[in-house]
Amino acid sequence: MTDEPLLLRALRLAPTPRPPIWLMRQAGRYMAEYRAVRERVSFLELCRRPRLCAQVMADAVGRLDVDAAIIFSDILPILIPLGFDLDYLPGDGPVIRNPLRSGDDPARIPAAVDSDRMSFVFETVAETRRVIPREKAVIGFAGAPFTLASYAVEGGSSRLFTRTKTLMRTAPELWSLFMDRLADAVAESLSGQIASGADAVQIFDSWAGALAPDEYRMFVAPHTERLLARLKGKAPVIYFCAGNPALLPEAARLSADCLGIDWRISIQEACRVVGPKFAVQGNLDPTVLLTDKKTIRAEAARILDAVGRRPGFIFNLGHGVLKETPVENAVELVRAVKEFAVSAS
Ligand code: 1CP
Repeated sequence: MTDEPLLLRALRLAPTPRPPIWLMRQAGRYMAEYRAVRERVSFLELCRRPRLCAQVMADAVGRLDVDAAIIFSDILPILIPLGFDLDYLPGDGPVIRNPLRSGDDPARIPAAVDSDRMSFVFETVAETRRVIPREKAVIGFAGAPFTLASYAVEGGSSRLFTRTKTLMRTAPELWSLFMDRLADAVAESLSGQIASGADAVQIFDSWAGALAPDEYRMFVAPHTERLLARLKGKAPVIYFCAGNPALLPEAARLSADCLGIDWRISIQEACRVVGPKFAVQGNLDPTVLLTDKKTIRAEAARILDAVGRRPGFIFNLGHGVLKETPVENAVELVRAVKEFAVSAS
């Protein structure tokens, strides 16, 4: 199939004429078009308007000419049908007004979420697929159980994850139940996104790096695997476990198809640790996009050189685009990756 999107070929470790590229958080506040939309609608309202979400992502994909469109949505709204009172405050980011506490009755966590309450996400996938050219992949996404649990327990963003780690260690039964319920809710969401047209899905474990490998193995890996097992055979899965390269050997025991790599480890070393069974995605430090065209080109070339012809490499940043990023620098990166790969072949 020659019209198969490059990203999908890379995800099944097939040869590609050049590595596909897309950027985590490629739509958002660094783009004037997005800021204009946000002057008119609140963030949560935007997430609930599939046509507007599709347009925001189509604008970003058009501007950058990347090979994939991740849907415009967020990891946190799934907490609403699980009984959490979520809001986004200007400047402060997400807040959860009724966080989970160690003494809480486990009965407060619903046994299953009604997938009707996630239908806006499914519609966003379908709309995005409709407006994005066929040769580009559409990626659905969700938060990983640990990262979602961290928001639900801390009540918002956190730096040290003190309450999360305390609950995990002092109320392990409540923790395990909650992590399973999160895994099931996320499986439901991602399965619905795949059924609505997502070609692949990414699971963001943005804050797992707060854990040591033993803790990850004990308190997190079984629940991540429960989620991955439920997605097996439905569509390729990218697992992005950020923040601590010492967790990569743990991630490489799970049944994802591709592992996301942050910038804290060299791409050669990451490829060595994860072995040949996984596609790999990453790993340019997002702050490189705050420099100049020459530096951006040199850093992109360095990563491409280091990866060589390994099958299943997807160029991306090591984490999301920073809001200070000049859009033309992101455009330059995409151009450089495409040119460099062509001139190298
Ligand atoms: O306009 C605004 O002020 C809202 C800012 C914003 C945006 C643009 C939020 C709130 N979410 C999003 C969109 C979003 N979030 C996308 C869509 C696609 C895109 O931007 O290209 C995606 C993939 C996410 C995923 C997400 N949300 C993650 C995982 C990725 C990562 O960066 O690690 C996380 C941790 C969130 C939580 C979240 N939502 C919003 C903010 C500001 C945050 C982070 C807060 C924190 O630092 O804890």
